Amino acid sequence: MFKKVLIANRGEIALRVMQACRELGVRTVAVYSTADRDSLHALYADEAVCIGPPPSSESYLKLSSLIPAAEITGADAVHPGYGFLAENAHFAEVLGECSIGWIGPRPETIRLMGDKAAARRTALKAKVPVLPGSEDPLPDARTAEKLAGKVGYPIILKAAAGGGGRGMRVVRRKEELAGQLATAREEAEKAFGDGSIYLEKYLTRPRHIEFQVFGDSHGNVIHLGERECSIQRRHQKLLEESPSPALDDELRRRMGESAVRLCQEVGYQNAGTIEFLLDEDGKFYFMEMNTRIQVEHPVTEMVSGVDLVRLQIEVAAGARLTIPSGLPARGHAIECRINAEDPERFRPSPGKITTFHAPGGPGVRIDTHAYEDYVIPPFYDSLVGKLIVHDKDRPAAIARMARALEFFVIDGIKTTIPLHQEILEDEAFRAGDLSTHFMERFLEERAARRELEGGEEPEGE
Ligand code: MV4
Repeated sequence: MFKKVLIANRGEIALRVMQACRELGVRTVAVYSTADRDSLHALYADEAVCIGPPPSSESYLKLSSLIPAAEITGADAVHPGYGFLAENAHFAEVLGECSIGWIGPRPETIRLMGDKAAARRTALKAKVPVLPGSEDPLPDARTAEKLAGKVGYPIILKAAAGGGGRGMRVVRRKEELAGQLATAREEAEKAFGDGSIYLEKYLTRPRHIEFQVFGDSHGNVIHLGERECSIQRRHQKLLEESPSPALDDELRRRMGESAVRLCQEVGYQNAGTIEFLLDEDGKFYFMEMNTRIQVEHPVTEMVSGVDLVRLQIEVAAGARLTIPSGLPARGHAIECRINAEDPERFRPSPGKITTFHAPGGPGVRIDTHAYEDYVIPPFYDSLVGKLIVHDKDRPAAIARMARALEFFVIDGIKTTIPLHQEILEDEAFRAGDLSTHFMERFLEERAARRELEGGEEPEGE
């Protein structure tokens, strides 16, 4: 086992990783920017190193500060958390050259899956279903038009270097394709320094269902069931649950086997997520692979009973997986992301938390770095914490979440707690009738209802 792990992250995930290290008897090194001096992750770690000023580019993303921090403190491994450098193959590679362990997949796997067109080709090779589309990046508009004609409109253009919804364009008619391709290329070139674009048949109302996978360094690969992540806005997930109300045992088995097959194809090691789109008639398609621990990992932990972060550290240190693949979920778990945001306008609401009372009781978990008098800095993402509940089935978990949200008091800043309370009351949500367009419909209906009730529609800009 590692003796000392440097956690290259901040906020709730830094604390989450630190707690797993403690249970394993591993010492911890925190890194922090000057904006995070009073953060719990810096205070709770055995050692803490200041790595620079507030902007991420000068602190949490800065290899030339992080690597010396690991060297000087004698850390023998780095856990990257999620975001920041978690999917940076170069960082993993440089650490390897310095003989510092990496708690994540091999750099070549990170690089392969980071190229979304290459990931698609790998899925094809592993006989994992993908949507009809291009095997290679599109060389020109004529090729794109020919291919789009074959797969049928609507189609979607995606940046090979993108992912998570960045640099995507839906095209509904042939006449729009050349123009959209040019714009997509320009945007991708600007955002990622790589203008490679591929295309796929576009599904109009899919669900986003992702499988938690794990591989060890001995060739074993397992899956730990799925998460339903359809409730999102502008590619930011709001609420996740496991299991998905859309899967039966048979579909779960087939999707799980596909996820495992793809991992075996690349000799996957450590924690990962295979994202699928599921269409209305129960057909599923590989979308992307994320080569990191995800924000929403706790819902899987609750229904599987597995500490995924501990398992990441153990597997990185050479342990063998002993958990069987595809065990049935125990009960139902839901996570609500509590963001420091105005729930009406979705704008960040940083500042000082003046009151903080967290709910408790059986089946209630909170992963947070927040506390009373904590000041949320404006420099990073707005996640203040995650409220996770577990109960015997979906209706019971919904009731438990509604209660927990009611007893969660955060004053001084605006949070998404009221938004979650409204989602939990929504009929389609309660029926498990979800798609990636759920929030669009929900927000439209909310606005219409308010207009009818004659209440003041909150003013926009
Ligand atoms: C799609 C799609 C429909 N058809 N691809 C969005 C995030 C990125 N990972 C890919 N995304 C999508 N790809 C095809 N062929 C719809 C989406 C999509 C979406 C996916 C998951 C969750 C929310 C979404 C919201 C809008 C679009």
